[in-house]
Amino acid sequence: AHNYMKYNRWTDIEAWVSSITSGNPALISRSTLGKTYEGRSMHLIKIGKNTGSTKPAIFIDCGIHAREWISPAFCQWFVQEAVSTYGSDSQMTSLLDQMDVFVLPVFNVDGYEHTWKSDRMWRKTRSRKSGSSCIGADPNRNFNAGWCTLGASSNPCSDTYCGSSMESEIEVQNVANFIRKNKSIIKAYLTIHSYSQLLLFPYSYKYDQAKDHAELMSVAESASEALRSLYGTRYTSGPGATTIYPAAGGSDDWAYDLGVKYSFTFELRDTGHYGFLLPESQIKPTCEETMLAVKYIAAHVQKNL
Ligand code: 0X9
Ligand code: ZN
Ligand code: ZN
Repeated sequence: AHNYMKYNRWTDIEAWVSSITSGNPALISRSTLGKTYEGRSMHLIKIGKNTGSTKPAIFIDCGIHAREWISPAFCQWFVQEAVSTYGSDSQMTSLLDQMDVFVLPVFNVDGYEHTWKSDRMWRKTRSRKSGSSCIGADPNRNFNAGWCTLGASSNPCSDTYCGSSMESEIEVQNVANFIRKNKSIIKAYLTIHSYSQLLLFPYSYKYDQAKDHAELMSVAESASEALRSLYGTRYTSGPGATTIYPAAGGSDDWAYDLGVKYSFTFELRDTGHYGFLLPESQIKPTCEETMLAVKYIAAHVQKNL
């Protein structure tokens, strides 16, 4: 059964998508971005008050990397927090009145299921091709942003394999197609990973400073400060290339170059003690503190619509 304080299996997440949607018809609607390589549906949740006209939107995805279990847990938490604080929390109310938030609870569903069934440390998709016996590509190396030039591998057996071509992974195509189609309304792109406690922004595929560097840095610093105010968790902010490592083909750089100015990658708890195996007891504090950073960014986006 689904539980916000536990890591949930895909079937429980799917059932949760149905129940939270049908339980909040005034605030939530759902769609499907397409199917994964293994044929699972990529459910997308839209949260926002229906105004009868098209609203500007924020896109959030979780679970690009299969083993980063705290990430899908955060997307589920975000949706629940949004519906349960709409009408009482003035910021959430104003956000959902003015904007829609698209939440993709699990991007790499096939990989996520694989981490439950066979290999807890699996990172990539589960696609097969190329005449190699190795499986999958790194979805965060598969976007069209300096594809496979830096910090990515062309070896299909590597954990950072960039894929046989850009957008070779169907999950990447599905997300990229949705964002391309909705680029006029998508004002922010947030992608949730773990771990390292970082708040990153473009670029990662090159060392050039993004044209919005100063604003993104200031938003990231303030969002990290908001996050830290709850339990003292320290985040480092900066451009990916110099803050974590140079790596091309990431979704954040791709969205930014498409024109989505507020493009951020979160690396949630911790700094390596548990790493990807973050205990379930940390789901609640991690999600609560991350909400503050996400809400800070959302407020900044709203202010600059
Ligand atoms: O390497 C990644 O894809 C991310 N780190 S993780 O440990 N979760 O794998 C960082 C992504 C930063 N952004 C880009 N490289 N574009
Ligand atoms: Zn990741
Ligand atoms: Zn809460």
